[in-house]
Amino acid sequence: MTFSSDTIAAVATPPGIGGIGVLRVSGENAFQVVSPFFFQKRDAQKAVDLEKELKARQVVHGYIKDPIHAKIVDEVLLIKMPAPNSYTCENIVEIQAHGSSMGLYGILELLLSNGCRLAEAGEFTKRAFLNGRIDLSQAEAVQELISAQTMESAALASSQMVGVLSDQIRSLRQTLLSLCAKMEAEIDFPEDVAEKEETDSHILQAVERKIQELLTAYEEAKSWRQEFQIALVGAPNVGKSSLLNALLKTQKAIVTDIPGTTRDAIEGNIWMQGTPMTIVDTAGIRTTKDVIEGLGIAKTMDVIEKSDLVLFVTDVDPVKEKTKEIHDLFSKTMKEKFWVQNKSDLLESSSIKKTSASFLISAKTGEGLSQLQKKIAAIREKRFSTVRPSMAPGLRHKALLEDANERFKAARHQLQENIPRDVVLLDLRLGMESIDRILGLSYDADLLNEIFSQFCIGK
Ligand SMILES: Nc1nc2c(ncn2[C@@H]2O[C@H](COP(=O)(O)OP(=O)(O)OP(=O)(O)O)[C@@H](O)[C@H]2O)c(=O)[nH]1
Ligand SMILES: [Mg+2]
Repeated sequence: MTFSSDTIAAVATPPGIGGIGVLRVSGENAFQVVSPFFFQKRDAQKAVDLEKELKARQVVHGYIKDPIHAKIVDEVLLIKMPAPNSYTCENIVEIQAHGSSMGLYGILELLLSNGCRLAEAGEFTKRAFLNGRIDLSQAEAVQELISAQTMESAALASSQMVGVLSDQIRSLRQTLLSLCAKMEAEIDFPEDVAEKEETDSHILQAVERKIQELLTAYEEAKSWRQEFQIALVGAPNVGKSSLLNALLKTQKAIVTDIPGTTRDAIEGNIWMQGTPMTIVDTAGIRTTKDVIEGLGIAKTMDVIEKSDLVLFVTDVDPVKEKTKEIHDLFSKTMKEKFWVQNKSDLLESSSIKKTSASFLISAKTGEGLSQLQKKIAAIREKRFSTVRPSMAPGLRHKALLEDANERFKAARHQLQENIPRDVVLLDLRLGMESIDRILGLSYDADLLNEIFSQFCIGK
């Protein structure tokens, strides 16, 4: 079964250098598109007819040759997957080549010259959806899995991808379909009705409870889906950029002894205790007439807003120690926060001693950095140590579930007030439509474009 008649091709692996790179061709003519270029022996004169000569789903070694120039483009492994047993439910050819962009795009060019077109973003997955292999929530999960920033969000995405969410939505849908059928029968044959609206209300109540459960799972999962962001904030010259560099183990930010060096937010990613996190170095806070520095300081406030944890960095030098501005900012920051006193290596010569509220480190010598990482990881763990849902709806599903729940609540109230069944059915059907949109049983082109345009080409 094929929905689209044209054949598409794309490089499925990200650009750049890699051990291998994969090309994917999908569509009715996938085998014919690739055939003229695939040779099983290096010096073979005749190309392989993929349709007739290759077995399905077997990995075959060979060469991609440019027949016009009689040149080998790459040595590859090729797999033929006939419809409907493939990712898209169409004929698919996957070519595993070497991971050089030049080589991969050389092969792609040959394919594009032979009756296929470049795939649009997400088009392979879109075809899998349109051909009925997966539903819309599963298709969305593919993208969520690819772009997952945390282990937990990857786990949520993969459970959604294999249909755990869909099963629950389908079971809700089944209950509602039966309820609608029963009510329709009651309208047509009122005298045959044995059970009264009380049962119908109970069914709706159970549906609402289930939807509420899903909405709660969405809220619980929200924090698991996001990467944990840490902001480094403080007065100029206390060593925020040095701390960023020390944590990232690279010279990402410029460090000088001139106050006001950093004028923009600088972001770096790091794994701490097995969790990916984002650290943002910010412009040092002080009163300044410099326009650019002022803009940087304004940006610092934005970064604080978007962060989960704020480290207020200070210096062991009494002059640079907590200024009033920093103190005020600390008090009014409603985020998880703590003081980090930097330059512990200067402590001996400094008149100030570590304050008990501060975490003492040295970005220069690395002292205290591993304890700091442990503390950060513990804060993240504590914050997210609520229920770790095994399945949760996404933002689009949440909005649809809320719509549906409103309709079902309205329907239940109408039942209790003995409003005619055909009016109740109207609300029930509208609610069902929202449920159907989660699975993509009902959709419009705009929705599909919105979802699949977020995908990468080749997926
Ligand atoms: N001795 C010592 N010096 C440090 C340490 N950390 C940073 N410094 C020095 O302090 C100065 C300022 O460091 P930066 O990292 O640029 O400070 P910053 O807080 O990013 O400053 P702004 O970007 O101006 O806000 C530089 O001369 C660093 O070498 C440390 O742990 N020990
Ligand atoms: Mg700096």
